[in-house]
Amino acid sequence: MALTNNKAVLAWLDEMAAMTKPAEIVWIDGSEAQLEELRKEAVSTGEMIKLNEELLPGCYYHRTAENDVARVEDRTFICTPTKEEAGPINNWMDPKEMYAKLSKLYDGSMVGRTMYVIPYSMGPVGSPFSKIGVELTDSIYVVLNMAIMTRIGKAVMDSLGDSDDFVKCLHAKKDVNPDDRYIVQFPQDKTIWSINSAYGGNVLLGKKCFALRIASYLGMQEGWMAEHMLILGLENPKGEVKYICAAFPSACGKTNLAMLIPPEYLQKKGYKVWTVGDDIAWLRIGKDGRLYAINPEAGFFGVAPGTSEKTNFNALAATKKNTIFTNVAINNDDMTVWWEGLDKNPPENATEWKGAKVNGKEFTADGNKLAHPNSRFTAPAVNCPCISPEFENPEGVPISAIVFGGRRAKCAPLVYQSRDWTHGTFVGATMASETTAAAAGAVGVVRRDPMAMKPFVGYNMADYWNHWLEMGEKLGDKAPEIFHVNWFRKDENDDFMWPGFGDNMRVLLWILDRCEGKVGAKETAIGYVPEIKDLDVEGLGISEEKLSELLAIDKQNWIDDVEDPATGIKAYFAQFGDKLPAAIKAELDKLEANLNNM
Ligand code: OXD
Ligand code: MN
Repeated sequence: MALTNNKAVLAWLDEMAAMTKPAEIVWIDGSEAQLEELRKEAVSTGEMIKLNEELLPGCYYHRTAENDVARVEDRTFICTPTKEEAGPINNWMDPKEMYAKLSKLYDGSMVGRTMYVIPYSMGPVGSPFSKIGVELTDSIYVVLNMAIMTRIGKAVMDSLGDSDDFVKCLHAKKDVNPDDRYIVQFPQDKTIWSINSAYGGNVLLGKKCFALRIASYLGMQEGWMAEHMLILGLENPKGEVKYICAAFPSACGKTNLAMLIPPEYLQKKGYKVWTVGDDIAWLRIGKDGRLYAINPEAGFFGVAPGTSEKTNFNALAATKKNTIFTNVAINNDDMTVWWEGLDKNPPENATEWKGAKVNGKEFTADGNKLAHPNSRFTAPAVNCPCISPEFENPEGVPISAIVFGGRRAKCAPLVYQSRDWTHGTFVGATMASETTAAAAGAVGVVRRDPMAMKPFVGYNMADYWNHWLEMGEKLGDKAPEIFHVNWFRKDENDDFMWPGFGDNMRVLLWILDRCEGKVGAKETAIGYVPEIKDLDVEGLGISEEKLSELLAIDKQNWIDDVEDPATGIKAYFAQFGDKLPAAIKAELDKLEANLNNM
């Protein structure tokens, strides 16, 4: 039975059903009873495997097709009316052409199947930040993941009322053919069409497709921001909590930073970290003129490999109940899960991620991976031991600092502060990271990833930078301070110079000290770096010499970063032509002048 009389929703649903021709349409009401029925059905068809109820209560396993294990950027499109609106770094096709092409693929794609209708809210239901979507899908796996990652069900439809302000999301699994796989955003139509995939980032349409691509476009129109940022709260011994947002490209430890455990001596003093979000932040200017953030999601869709008690105790704890594991390995002795980096004991009686039964010890000793490197857990945020008490606050949390970061062996110092919001926008726009052995291709190649939004910006990146500048003008002197960090600097022996993980807290403390004007700093060509005395390195055993090396700015490295014909800032900016905002160009000129004067 339909959960609504909303004419816009029902008309669109009719149209999509006429195209995909499902045997049945089922509305997802959000009740535990209905979800439990779906879990049972998925287990009976083999779509999901039930894990050990005592050790992992409420947990399930799912395996995707071998060709369908990650987001597909080359098959992701932003279909704005003109190519210029999508900009030079997005794939684009004329919306009419794309609708026509995809309509053929969707035609009859759900014959004999059930179409599930999932009303969902990004953000707490009814919050002024929140936005509503409806996802149509023929996958129970999608329904059960959306039930963890978003707020779903009847309450969402009630909150929509008879408004037509919702994002229309259509997903059909079809035959998972990679040659006909499309992940398409139509920002002007608030529409997302995804076909021929069943992997998380491509099919949980509330996440990257809505909360970043469509939402970044809506934010530009409506005067707010959708960013690929974690949100954390840092509590000091007086019980005061200050909030930080941070954007990092993938493979830089974003989820770990969001759930950081302070070094023991800081814990003893009374410092704590609270997680508000690990991936996406929606930011608005509040009544007091400050910038406020919510996490629009309700769960964590985290990369499993590398997650352990040591690297991220809190994330691991979050996966202990009501979690869906995708493409990890199964330990058949006790029906639990395993992945590389969980511990040093791969199960002997294992099923690897593709489904083969293997002796995990021998299999991994031969250099094979039991879990896919991009295998995932979908865990409810409420499971996380350090989830912030403000997680459900409909007004969001006030942001003191915005942090950008990347993996740079030489160029960027451990931390620096931008001179102001405009300079900070430039720092975000020039963000880059070096490739690791974890990804295919050459190691150490610089990739530009502005604000970590390269794969997620729903319109022209140059207009997006302009929107950042406009937000800065509106915020004025209430704007958060903007910083850049680099946990990955290496010395002449190619060893990391900074311990990272919990010790990153020391850098966050300096950042907050700067926000509160408690400490001075050294002005350099690229911004402000800490005075050595102001960085708390108690118990780290780092010499003053090492610290100054960590904070040093090498003139030639920076000139190369600007000038490199393949990967440099100038070459990157050139593709935006005269759409590059003048203020960003002026910041580049200033950087060059500062470097020449060094
Ligand atoms: C993610 C990503 O999955 O950024 O969060 O790729
Ligand atoms: Mn992400």
